[in-house]
Amino acid sequence: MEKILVIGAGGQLGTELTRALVNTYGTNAVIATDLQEQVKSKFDYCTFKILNILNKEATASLIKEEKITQVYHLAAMLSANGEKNPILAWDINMSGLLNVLELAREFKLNKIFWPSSIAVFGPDSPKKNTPQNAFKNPTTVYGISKLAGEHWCEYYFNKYGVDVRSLRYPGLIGYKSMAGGGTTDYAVDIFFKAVKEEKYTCFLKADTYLPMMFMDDAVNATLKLMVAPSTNIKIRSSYNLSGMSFSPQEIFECIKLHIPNFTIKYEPDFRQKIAETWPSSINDACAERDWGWKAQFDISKMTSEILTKLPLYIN
Ligand code: AKB
Repeated sequence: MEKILVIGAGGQLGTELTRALVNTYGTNAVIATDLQEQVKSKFDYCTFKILNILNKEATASLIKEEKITQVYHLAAMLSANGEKNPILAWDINMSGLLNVLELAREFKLNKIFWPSSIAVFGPDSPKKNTPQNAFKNPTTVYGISKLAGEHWCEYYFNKYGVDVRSLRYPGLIGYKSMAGGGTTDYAVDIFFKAVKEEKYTCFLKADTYLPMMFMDDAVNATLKLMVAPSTNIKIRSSYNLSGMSFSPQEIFECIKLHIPNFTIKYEPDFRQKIAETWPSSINDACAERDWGWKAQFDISKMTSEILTKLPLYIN
């Protein structure tokens, strides 16, 4: 039986991925962990423990005691927060991953999942339909750490046979948890504001196109990647993954179809510069070829889904 450790379970992706893992593998097969005690209430349906991934000994003990076979290592500092504290971001993102990879090797774990990001691309990468192997010159410490992390994953696979799998997520949009510290966060915040206040101040310019993905697609892609036969996983750095692309103005207009009084104004801040270095759309042909990936949600389907479910969720 697989026993799955989720590290950083209280974050935006972890909140929904942990639930999906429990639905797939059963309550007793999943241990949710996070640094923050306050997220504990999210996990009344499975075991929850406090874990700091920078504490390698504590992580090793947990893996041993709980007979862990798979790790989903989601804990990271995202792009915008990373620029405020680059050294800490590097430490969390890199030391955390290296601890997990070393423990995977030591304990011969079956599988590891680690998220990468579209932030691995940079100003000199092709903007549109960015290919898997495009030139990469990330300018944020987050992007640099993700690109280095991808190389480490590939290294541990080639050198030690660690079955580590990864996805380059676009901006993830869900309604069950707030995003935190990223550049694509506006696309989550805007829905919460639309439902509560009917006005939103956007920190990116109106016409900034970025790759985005609805959380259900992100969770499905992750589960699909992780159950694919090892021989199908031809890319051991990280797979490009695509859902949809839109600008703040486009998502605003889509929401306005449902909430006609909704208003927006634009006050771009330092995150605009980050966004301008990233692709506007992603080519994920390798994911489709190797493990049959296809996104289900476009901008209007996602908007209807969120605006139907979010009011019920926050009340
Ligand atoms: C961020 O904005 O930093 C993240 C990402 C694209 O990886 N959402």
